[in-house]
Amino acid sequence: MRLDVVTIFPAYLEPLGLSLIGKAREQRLLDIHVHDLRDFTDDRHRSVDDTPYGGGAGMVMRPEPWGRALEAVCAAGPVDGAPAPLLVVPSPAGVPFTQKLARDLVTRPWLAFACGRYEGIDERVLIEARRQMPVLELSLGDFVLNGGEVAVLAVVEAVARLLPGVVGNAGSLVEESHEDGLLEYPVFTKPASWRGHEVPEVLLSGHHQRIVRWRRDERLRRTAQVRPDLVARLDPATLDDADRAVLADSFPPDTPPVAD
Ligand code: JBZ
Repeated sequence: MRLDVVTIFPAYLEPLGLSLIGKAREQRLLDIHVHDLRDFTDDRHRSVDDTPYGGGAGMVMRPEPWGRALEAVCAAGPVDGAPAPLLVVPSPAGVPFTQKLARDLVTRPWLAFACGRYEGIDERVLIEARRQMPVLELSLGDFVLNGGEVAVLAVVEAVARLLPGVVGNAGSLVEESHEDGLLEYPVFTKPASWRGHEVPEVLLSGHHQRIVRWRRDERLRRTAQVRPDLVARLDPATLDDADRAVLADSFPPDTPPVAD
């Protein structure tokens, strides 16, 4: 899988050389190219921004460097039969990024990422890009970032770990929060007693069936307590009578986690 990232802060993407992503690159499972948008400017000051037409706060990314940068990225193709990349544009106005979207993106041989800064990128860049390639604007969530780089790190990590061979234990892929719509069960390791806190007895019992049931109860309880939105989206056909009993007993707390 090939990934191209265009940014004014290439150093922001340096973590992509670390840990499992770094190893996947060494093994050639991932081919990542980071491009400095300023290399596509044509003025002495390498300027990438200007004031917004119509007025308003802040600055807007100029279209010319973006046009040239995206042309240069596309010129690297085709990649594994794809004539152009899917262009991912992190934006607070994008569709929410989900595990389902990560599973779609990992099927693409070539992704490009356009990192906005300031108030965003001149809209004509996206209009023009859509004539050349599919474009997906996506958002990590309802909070404010200063630019797209952190969102790219998150998306690349979520997608790359789904590539065969990137995560050693294939079980860790399916056995994850959000893969089946429930949060994970709590985990413990040695020592069995620590600062007066005991590991739940059932986990030391060696009774496999009881452990499986306890873990499922914990997943249901936690999900109902902190993510009632996820419970509402569960497929009722995946719930047994014990599941329904736990859910009925796990109303969300009436005290918000953060006082307002
Ligand atoms: C994102 C100007 O660039 C930005 C600014 C905020 C922002 C993104 C890009 S992506 N927020 C999010 O995923 O929430």
